[in-house]
Amino acid sequence: MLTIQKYSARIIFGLLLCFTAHASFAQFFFDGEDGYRLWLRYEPITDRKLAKQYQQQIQSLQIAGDSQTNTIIRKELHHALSGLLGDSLAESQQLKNRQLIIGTPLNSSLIGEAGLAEELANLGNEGYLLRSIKLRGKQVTLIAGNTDVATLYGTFHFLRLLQTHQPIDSLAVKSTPKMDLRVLNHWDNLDRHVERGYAGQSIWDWHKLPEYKEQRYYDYARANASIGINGTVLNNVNADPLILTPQYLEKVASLADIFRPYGIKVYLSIKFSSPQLIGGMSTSDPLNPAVQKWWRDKAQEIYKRIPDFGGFLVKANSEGQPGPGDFGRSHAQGANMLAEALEPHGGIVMWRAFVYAAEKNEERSKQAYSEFKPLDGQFHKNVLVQVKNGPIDFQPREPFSPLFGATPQTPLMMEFQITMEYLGFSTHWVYLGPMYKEVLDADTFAKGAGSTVAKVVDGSLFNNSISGIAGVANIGTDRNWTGHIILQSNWYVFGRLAWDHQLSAREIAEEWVRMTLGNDSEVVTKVTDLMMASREITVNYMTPLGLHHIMAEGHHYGPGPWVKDLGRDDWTSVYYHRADKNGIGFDRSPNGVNAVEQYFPPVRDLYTSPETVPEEFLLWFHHLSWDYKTRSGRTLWNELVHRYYDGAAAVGDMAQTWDSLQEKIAPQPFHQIQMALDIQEKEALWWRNACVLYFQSFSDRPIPEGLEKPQGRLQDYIEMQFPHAPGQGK
Ligand code: BDP
Repeated sequence: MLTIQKYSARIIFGLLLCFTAHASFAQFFFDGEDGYRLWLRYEPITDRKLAKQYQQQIQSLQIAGDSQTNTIIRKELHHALSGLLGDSLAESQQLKNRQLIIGTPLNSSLIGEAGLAEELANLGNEGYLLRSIKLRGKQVTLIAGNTDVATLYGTFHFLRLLQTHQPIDSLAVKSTPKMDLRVLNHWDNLDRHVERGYAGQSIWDWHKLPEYKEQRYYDYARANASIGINGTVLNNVNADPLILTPQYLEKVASLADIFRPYGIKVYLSIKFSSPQLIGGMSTSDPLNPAVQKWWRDKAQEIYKRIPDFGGFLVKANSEGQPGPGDFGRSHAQGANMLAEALEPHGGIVMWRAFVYAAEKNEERSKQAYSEFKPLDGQFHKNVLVQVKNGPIDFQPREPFSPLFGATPQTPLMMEFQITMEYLGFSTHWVYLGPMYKEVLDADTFAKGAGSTVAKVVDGSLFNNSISGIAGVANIGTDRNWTGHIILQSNWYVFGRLAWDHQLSAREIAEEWVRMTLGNDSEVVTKVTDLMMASREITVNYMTPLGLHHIMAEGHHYGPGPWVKDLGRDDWTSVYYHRADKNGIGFDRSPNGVNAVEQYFPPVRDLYTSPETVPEEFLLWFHHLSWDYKTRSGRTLWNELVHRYYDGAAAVGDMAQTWDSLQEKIAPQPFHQIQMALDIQEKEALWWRNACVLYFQSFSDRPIPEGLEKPQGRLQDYIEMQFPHAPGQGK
């Protein structure tokens, strides 16, 4: 226990620190706002006029049904409305004027009477309607769907309107998800280490499960349901076979029970060699009948415990993981074996296309396409192939993977990374909405103009019967879930775009700011602007003009353009930037490795020439001389240096803008973000200095006029070590 003296000594020490650092008084008087509540804060609406309007418009509640989901809806509404309006509303089963009525045609006769049958018929199991209508002479608001979960989604939509101060008096909303599977991928190990996780440990406390059910599991489910996420893969793609043992399946089942009423299905990453590793078999060959039976039995065992189990995610023959290739079988043969085992129970297989192998003797960016395109048409109908957004690996910027559009008969699931392995971990402020949109909106031209990646993924381009999108989660045990409050917005935007990829990154950012940081107009405008600019700024100080894969080795923390001589060339940086005294960049044009051939014309033609390729991909596709004239009129060298400098300087501007909001943001989030910006500013300069000094050792050209010299010595940057950087694979 702290004695009073010790306590006051701490305060005095704290005060001294305050005056020496950025921090201020506020840091020592915690007001409870620590980011745990995410975007579901339901703070009182201080605009009294608006609060009054809402109170007049909604005067009582009628929530049909008593399923677990109905209870969740009821609790959420009471909690939210008493927070937002300071009033908890009475429920009444009688129809009243100004009532909010929530139900399905099955559990509410009023919904049946509302004349919505035709619209409901087109809503599927997850879509919902929000309607302001007259019913038996009374003015009411309806939230209707065909299932309880659909009405839960509708409820969160309704609450979002209140949280963001939107009108609710003449609602005519119809919303259905564009993708069927909207799934988080947790790269969580069973020992709670999160691969590429920067927000603490895994939130799954396997040791205490199945009995001990953390409050966090419920709040996780609420948060996901509020943005329409309907699936979670609990464990790392580099899977531990133990997850399929009875001991762990019991734990998995208890999580599935928690998530079910929120509309969330549980999936597992599996190790392809499980029959050998935990089944005592001598092979895992997918064509071996005993192996097939092992998987069928395993599926049966799982479904006995978890009747709505979602299915398997598989990383096979990739980065050392076992797979069908070990037995001379194709990815399709491997996937189909699992698909057949799951099919009788309604499960699916998400088979990853993230494969590359040194023996292939083909440039890495081309390998996934070469491997999977020929398999189009061979996959079982409950298989989706999960493709990373770009052809290499979650870099700050990549062109879209050429697989999108190339496999009309195979549903492709998008895989985005929400955790920021290559974008500054959980310290840098990078809102990923613009990146997700850039990829989703990219036109593949697979069936002529307008064949966007989004249409491939949502299944509409090729009329696929199933569609999906996955995001590698950035969630951990940190109080604020994501290590940096702003990065909650990446979880948020992933879910919102998974539901509706036509929303803009900006409107989602604004929504998130209003709900998470407040509705003050200065906060909303400034923070939304910062968010929208943040990704491009980061690309500039890390990998401008199409550079990629120049991060430090192993932990991927910080710059490492000098990385070479690893086990494989395509794990090094020098393989990707190819800087020499003549120039820089990777020639993927027909004169080089011809990766452009994997794209449909006219994308292929655009990328083929340095004159027409979008400048952000210049060095992705072309090796150019240091004196090549870029579109600004500057030489390539000067342009590159300018971008590094602009990026780093912009972080300083971000920090200043943030400082100007001190009075308007709760103290703890304010200071945490301020401290993170301090680190980001330092690290942006680190990236800038290290990369510019390194590339200058090839270009042998001066720093352009007007720019200060990079600080430090290249050798010192090269020698920096970070032995305990978080999130490494093990
Ligand atoms: C890479 C990560 C590695 C993952 C791999 C994957 O560094 O930890 O296992 O992706 O997606 O980017 O399988």
